[in-house]
Amino acid sequence: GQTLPHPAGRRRVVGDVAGVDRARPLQSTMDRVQGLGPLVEMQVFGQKFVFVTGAGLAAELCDEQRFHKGLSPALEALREFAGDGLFTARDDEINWKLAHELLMPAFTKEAMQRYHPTMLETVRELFAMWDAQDGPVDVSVGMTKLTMETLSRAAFSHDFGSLTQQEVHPFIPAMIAALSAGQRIGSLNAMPGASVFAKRVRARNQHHQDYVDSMLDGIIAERRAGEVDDRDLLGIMLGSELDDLNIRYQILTFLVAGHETTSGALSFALYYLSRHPEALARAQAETDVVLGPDRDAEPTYEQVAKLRSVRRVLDEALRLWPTAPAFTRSPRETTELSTGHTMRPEDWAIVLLPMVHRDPEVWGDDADEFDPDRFLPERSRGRAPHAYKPFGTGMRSCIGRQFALHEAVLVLARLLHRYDLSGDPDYALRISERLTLMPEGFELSLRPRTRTT
Ligand code: MNH
Repeated sequence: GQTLPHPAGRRRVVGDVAGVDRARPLQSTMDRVQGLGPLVEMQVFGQKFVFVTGAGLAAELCDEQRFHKGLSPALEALREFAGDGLFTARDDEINWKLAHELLMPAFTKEAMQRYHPTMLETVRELFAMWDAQDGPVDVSVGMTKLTMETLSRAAFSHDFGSLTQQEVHPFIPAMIAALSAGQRIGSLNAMPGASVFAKRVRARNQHHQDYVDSMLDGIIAERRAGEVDDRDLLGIMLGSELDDLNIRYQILTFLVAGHETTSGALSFALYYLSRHPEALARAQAETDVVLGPDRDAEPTYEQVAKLRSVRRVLDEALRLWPTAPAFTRSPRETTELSTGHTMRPEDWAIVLLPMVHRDPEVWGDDADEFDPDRFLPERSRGRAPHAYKPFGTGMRSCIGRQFALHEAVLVLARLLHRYDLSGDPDYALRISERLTLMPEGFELSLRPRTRTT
């Protein structure tokens, strides 16, 4: 029996639930583990959760020789929806290796040239939508429509019309409903005696899943009927040995993993820029240098890489609020941590990224402050390894990293170049939690850019 620090006020049966906000589990966990050291345990109804909050210990768990991706109960539950898709597969599942090797070439830096025109197109549509609208815009709503469209067009050449039509395409709410039902079913199935409730949730939500499945199966069948080409991710997968069920899991995985994370990053970046006029002015000046005086100018693929100051804004936003806020690690063999605690292969620990990204040992006493200059090359050099992991670590790190960063830099640069923006000074940052973190109710007033140069 090793003991781990845990929050004060543990109660019988329910455990450490006092003070946990069920709608904001991550943020309340951050509050509760504060000051308890790098390794903290929480018990919730007999289920034990272990959290890593220190950068040093996180670095230890990032050692791929000793540790690998673990499947926390949350990820295990997600398999109900995404099966053995890339994100929820175990390391040793054959479909992980197959899909990883197949799709890696579609996500290199070079491959982004192919998606660049699609990314330009969805930004144009977002601006047209916003320009036709009076009053402030809801940033997260607009950004989520944009990233959803970019992803569905790049992944399977499908346009949901999110940016061009008033009505929301029914696929999107159905997918979200099926996802959250899947998570509930998965977690109920893991609780002894709760399978009857799992069955009930499944029955009540089956129509959402059926609709999503039939729509994706329709798209797959239509493509199979024609000439199979590799113009998008679906085409690449159709020409491979992945079966149709796994292809459906992969598409759902890309849709879910690939859009809210990027739109959250853009939304947090815009929130911080609205509060930091000097950082805003610097980023805007950079877009003027790179894109010139025409506010409709679109960056070339090569120009996106030159927008270093815009990129640092995104890096810093993802430090403070990494939109995929945690990943899970398990030891390959029984091992002793530097803290003296033993971990066995069946154990897992959740690396809490917003805590690691604010560890004062690495980031200083102003770690909670927004300062994009932290990512200047001269200030990044020599920083402790693995202290910044918004895209995860090792062989299971994010396959979409280049995609997300290319899109986010492009979109943010276009927006800053085209508009002057101001937030409501009375807005207090409120963060919603679904699978990812997202500013809630954050609005910006946009005016056509008037230049001082
Ligand atoms: Mn993404 C894995 C964060 C954008 C597709 N992503 C991960 C992991 C993190 C992550 C963290 C590792 C999770 C774990 O170890 O359990 N991802 C992000 C962030 C953004 C993002 C912060 C945007 C910002 N991700 C994208 C985009 C796509 C994508 C865009 C697709 C186009 N991500 C994935 C997939 C995986 C993943 C697929 C799983 C990879 C694997 O395990 O092989």
